[in-house]
Amino acid sequence: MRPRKLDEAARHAALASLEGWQETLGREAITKTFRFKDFNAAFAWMTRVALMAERCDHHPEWFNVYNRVEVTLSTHDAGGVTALDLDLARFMDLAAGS
Ligand code: HBI
Repeated sequence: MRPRKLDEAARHAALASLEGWQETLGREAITKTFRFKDFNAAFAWMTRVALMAERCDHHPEWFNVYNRVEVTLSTHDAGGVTALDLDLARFMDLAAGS
């Protein structure tokens, strides 16, 4: 079973425990911009995240330019932020070394 979306209070509480993640403007999602040494480091990180995303059947929205990756996480099936997004956000932070 897929998790239910968090209400606003739960989303705010969860964001307080995540470094650098913010609410996405205009929608129920969370966003963070990651910066790496160069494109190679950014893409290596994206590859690790992609493998985890496939394993969890939960996928990021992201936009990469050279060493920068802008990430938005939401659970489309639930219409908002769920525990799946928080887990993926934590994995992204760990994989980025932050
Ligand atoms: N990824 N972010 C995100 N949100 C979803 O709801 C989602 C997903 N990846 C796969 C997935 N749902 C599947 O359950 C199907 O809806 C394709």
